[in-house]
Amino acid sequence: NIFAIMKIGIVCYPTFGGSGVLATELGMALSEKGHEVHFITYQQPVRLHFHPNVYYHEVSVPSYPLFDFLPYETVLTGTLVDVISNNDLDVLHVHYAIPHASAAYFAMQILKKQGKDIPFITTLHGTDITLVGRDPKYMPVVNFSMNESTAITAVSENLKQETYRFFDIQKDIKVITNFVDTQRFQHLDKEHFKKMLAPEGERILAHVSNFRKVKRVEDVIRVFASVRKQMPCKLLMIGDGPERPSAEELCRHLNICHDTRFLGKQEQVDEILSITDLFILPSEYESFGLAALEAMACGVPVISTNTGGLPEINIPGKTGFLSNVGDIDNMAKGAVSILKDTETLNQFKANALEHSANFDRDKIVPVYEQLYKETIAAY
Ligand code: GMT
Repeated sequence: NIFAIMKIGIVCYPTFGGSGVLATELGMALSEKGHEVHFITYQQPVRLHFHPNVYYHEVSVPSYPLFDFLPYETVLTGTLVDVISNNDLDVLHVHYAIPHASAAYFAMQILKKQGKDIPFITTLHGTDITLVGRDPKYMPVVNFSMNESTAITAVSENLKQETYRFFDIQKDIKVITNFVDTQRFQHLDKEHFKKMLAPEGERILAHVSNFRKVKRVEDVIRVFASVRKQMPCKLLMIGDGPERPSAEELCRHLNICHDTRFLGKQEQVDEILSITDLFILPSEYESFGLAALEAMACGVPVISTNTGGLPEINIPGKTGFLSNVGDIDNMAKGAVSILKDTETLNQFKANALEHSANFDRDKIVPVYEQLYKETIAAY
């Protein structure tokens, strides 16, 4: 019976990054279905809410004057051994290979000696494969621990292919796409906010990311500047990271600061997306683009690049448009064609909302449940 109650451990980055968000949403959905879920992370995940079936175990690394670098992976391994054996977990699910998969492998070696090891599943999210994991300093450990995982999943078909292309993987990688909680991410009536930000009915464009190089945030600004020459509009920049200062500087340079707001890290992204007309995601690479899916669930069309898994979620001419990386003119052209008249915009909005239903949490979470069940049964 797939609906039998399981005790599931989840390891993830607890921050605003997509892998941590997805892992937290998954854990919460599983807990609501009656499973007992144990999060093992260095900080309470930002999207985690209280639920009686959810437990949080902090990985707290004791300092010592000798340590220039804190041995996080060692303490994570020790915490995994403790949590798995003392809570009698059935399966461990690690999100993002580095260093979670190797810590899981090591923990299982220790638990094996005690006759208590369990299967562990590694979900690949993107940069663990496409950027960081490919570095020769990480590659051998990532490759080994992926092959030692009881099962491997990837969040898009593209990420699966990239993994096979760059690593020597001897097992099947199952694609389980990311999902969105459409109960939470839906269009909310926030017209009063819209009026405050765009009093003349200007179109509102938005971008959400961790402002890392791979996100190409300067392209967002340049696309906006080009659209702004053709129609009145405002830009909301949500998130924070290393590229924020240069993006703000570019706004000053282009003299568009009064139409642009840098809001920083935000928890109620659904409210901001509810007043957004168009989402811009010009990334160099996205294994999936969870932020774009969350926008679509709030009825927001997407202008994105055509890299990685983005073509798997953004359907050109329907939910938005795809452009080559760095092709500002084409992105601006697509944006204007969506925003130019309300009828067209409303059609794209309706399409985006409709398409997001294919990635509804209620469709995808049972796929993970089934995988856990099969993996436990075969172990
Ligand atoms: O995009 C980031 O820098 C964060 C990163 C993460 O690991 O949190 O996001 C990756 O995982 C997300 C959830 O699966 C995907 O939606 C993002 O596309 C992916 N980022 C990249 O591939 C650059």
